[in-house]
Amino acid sequence: MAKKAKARRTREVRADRALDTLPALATLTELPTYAQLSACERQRAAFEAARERASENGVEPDELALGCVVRLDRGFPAIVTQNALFRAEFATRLTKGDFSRVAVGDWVCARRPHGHDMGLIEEILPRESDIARWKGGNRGERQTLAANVDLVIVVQQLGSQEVDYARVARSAVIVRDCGAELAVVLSKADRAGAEGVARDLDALHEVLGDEVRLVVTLAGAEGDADIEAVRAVAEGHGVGFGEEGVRALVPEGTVAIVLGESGAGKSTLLNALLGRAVLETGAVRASDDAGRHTTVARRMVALPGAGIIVDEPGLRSLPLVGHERGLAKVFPDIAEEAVACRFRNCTHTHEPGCAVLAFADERGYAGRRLEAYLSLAHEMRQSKQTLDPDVVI
Ligand SMILES: Nc1nc2c(ncn2[C@@H]2O[C@H](COP(=O)(O)OP(=O)(O)OP(=O)(O)O)[C@@H](O)[C@H]2O)c(=O)[nH]1
Ligand SMILES: [Mg+2]
Repeated sequence: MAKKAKARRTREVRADRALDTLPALATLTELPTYAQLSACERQRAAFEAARERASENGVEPDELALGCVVRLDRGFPAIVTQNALFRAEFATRLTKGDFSRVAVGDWVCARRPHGHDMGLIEEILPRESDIARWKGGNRGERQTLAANVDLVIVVQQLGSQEVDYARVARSAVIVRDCGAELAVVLSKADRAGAEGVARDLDALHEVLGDEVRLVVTLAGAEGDADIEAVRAVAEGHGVGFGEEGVRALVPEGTVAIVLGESGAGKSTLLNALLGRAVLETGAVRASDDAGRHTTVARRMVALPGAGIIVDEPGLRSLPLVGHERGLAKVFPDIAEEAVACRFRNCTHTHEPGCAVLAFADERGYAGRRLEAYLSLAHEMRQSKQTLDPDVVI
């Protein structure tokens, strides 16, 4: 018993030390206020129920408040409520079991015992959306990147080579599988130049269709001739451009998250939207363009005159495990044909009676869209997850 108590004490001391190194919340001016966030009816009702349960267990009702997780620093949540902003830990019963991990954007029933700086998360309230990815392949676990966001902005950097449309398509499938809205920001357009941007927009329209919301951005000086050429290409393609284009994706009252590889320029973009360098940014490796995982915290950033965006650390991998519904949403035309193939396990490569190949043939449609679909479908088959019996890919 004494051993257990000692271990608990050591854990507490470690937690205190870790907390001491976190930024002081009062200095974080970019954090959203409670008024800028809004829980839905279902979450409000769940909070009232949670408050009742807690008071039945002897908690003073005025210690409890509806709160939103606005930051996670090394796993420590920061919570904003109507009257306060504070760091919190989990009530012990929340640290076990499936639902132990809280995400930025989560609405919670928070408790701040009188006379304490630190709060407690009593309950995580039901999520309206859950942006998650698999970690470590098909034996890994699902990691929620953010909860209750309205839109996912996939950030993909451009360069002298053709845009990595396969990665954008992969991200799109995961986002649509989570039930979230999707937009794609093509960053670093200065590196591709006007011609490169035109090439990449054509490729992405081919792969994702014309309805996908695209915005081309670059972090460059105003008045530069090249910027105007890039803007003209974006306008000519009917897509958004620059900070205004991104702001238009996230109107006041909405919450978005940026998702992309390390070094894609997510934090740089958010700094530009904020009009000051609030977030750390880092150089990419010259050899392969990869970033160095500069961003380590997950945090909400309230944009002046617009909504809220969650900045995230870059993601190394986005394994596809059981995202068939997302695939069907991104490629509805192909998925619809797949149902008509003679063989239910058709791979759409060589089988007789393949409706997908027949359709592609008829449309003269052997290009990037079909190729992206086939490679993602192949990977999902390989990941050997139980397929939803209603979906044929
Ligand atoms: N040429 C060019 N470089 C850019 C642009 N945007 C960002 N960069 C550079 O790209 C590098 C990475 O930018 P970050 O904003 O730190 O990237 P990030 O996506 O936040 O990376 P992580 O935090 O590691 O996930 C920095 O050196 C930026 O200066 C751009 O539009 N053009
Ligand atoms: Mg960053």
